[in-house]
Amino acid sequence: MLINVPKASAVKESEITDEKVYNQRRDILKSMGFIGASALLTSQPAQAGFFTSDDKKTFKTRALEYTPAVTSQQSQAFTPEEKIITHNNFYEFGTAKSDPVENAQQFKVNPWRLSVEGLAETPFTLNYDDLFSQFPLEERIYRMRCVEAWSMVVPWIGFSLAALIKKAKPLSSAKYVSFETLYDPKQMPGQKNRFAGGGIEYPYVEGLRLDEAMHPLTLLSVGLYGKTLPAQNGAPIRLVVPWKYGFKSIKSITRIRLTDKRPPTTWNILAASEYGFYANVNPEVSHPRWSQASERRISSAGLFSRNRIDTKMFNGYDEVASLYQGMDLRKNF
Ligand SMILES: Nc1nc2c(c(=O)[nH]1)N[C@H]1C(S)=C(S)[C@@H](COP(=O)(O)O)O[C@H]1N2
Ligand SMILES: [Mo]
Repeated sequence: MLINVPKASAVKESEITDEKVYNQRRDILKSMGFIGASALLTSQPAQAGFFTSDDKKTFKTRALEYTPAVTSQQSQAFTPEEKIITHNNFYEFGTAKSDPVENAQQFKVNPWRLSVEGLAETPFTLNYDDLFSQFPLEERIYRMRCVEAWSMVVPWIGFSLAALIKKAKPLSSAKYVSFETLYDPKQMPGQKNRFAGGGIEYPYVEGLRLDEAMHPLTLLSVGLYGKTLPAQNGAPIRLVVPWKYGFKSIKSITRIRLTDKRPPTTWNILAASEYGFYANVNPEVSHPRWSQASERRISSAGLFSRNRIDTKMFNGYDEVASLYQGMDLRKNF
C-alpha cells in the first residue's frame, strides 16, 4: 500500500492563504492533465500586472518552463504575489521595505555574468541565458523567515546550488562557499550613498559551509510565481536557504567562490553580536533586541489580521538538523 506521508517540513494546510489567480490557473492546468510529476508548465497568461501604468518604466519578467512542485490543491499556501514583490529587503535599492520595488524597476540584468571560481577543478562562468538553460528548473515552495520576524510562503523556481557546485568539481581543500552581489553604484543608489544603503560596505557578501551549500534544500532561484524574478527579489539569480534567516539569501549574485576559510558575511560585519554566520532560524535564541519565538505570516489576510504563528527550529526544516550535530547553536547563532 502506498501512503503519502507528508514530510514534517512540507508546507502545512494550516498555512493556507489563498492566491486565487495562481491556484485557479494550476487547477485548470491540472484538470487538463498538464500538471504531473514531470509536466512542464509553459507560457502563462499574462496576469493583471502590478505595474501597468504607462508612465512608469517597469522591469520586465517573462514566463519560465519548469517542473511544478507536486502539490494537492488544498495542501499548499502561498503568500500573494503582490506582497512578495512589494515588501522587500534589498538595501542596494534603499532600506525601507517599499524602496526596492520603487527603485529597482530600471535594473539591467541582461547581459549578466555569474562566475563560479576558487578551489575548483573546472571553474566556469554563466551568462544570462545560461542561468535558465544550464540546469533543469523546478518549483520549490518554501517558507521564508526574515530575522525581523515576518515570514512568507513563496513558490520559487530554480535549481539546487549543489548541481552548480558539482559542475565546478570542488577540490578537497574547499570547505566553504562565498557569494557576492553585483557591485554597480550607478544602478544601485544604496551603493552610491552610504546612508541610503544602510551603512553596509558593498558589495553585499554571504557564505555557507560547503555541506550547507550542498544540501538539497539549498536553491539558486531564477524565478517566482511562474516567471523570472522581479528586480526587487534579486533578479536574475539569488540564493534561497529556507532554514536560515532571510539575510543569508543573497540577491543578484555575480560571483560564487569555493574557499578554505569561512567567508565574511555582510550583516555579521555590520553587527557581529546581532547576526551570526550560521543564522539558522531558532525560536530559542533571541536577537539581542527582540524575540525570535514567533513571526508574522504575511498572507492574503488584511494588514491588521492576527496572523502571528510560532517560529519553528530550522524554520520547520528538520532534515537539516544533522548538519549541526554536536554544535552549540547558542554560540553558533
Ligand atoms: N544583495 C542583497 N541581498 C539580500 C538583501 C540585501 O539587502 N541585499 N536582503 C536580505 C534580507 S534581510 C532578506 S529578508 C531577503 C528578502 O528577500 P525578498 O525581498 O525576496 O523577500 O533578501 C536578503 N538578500
Ligand atoms: Mo531579512
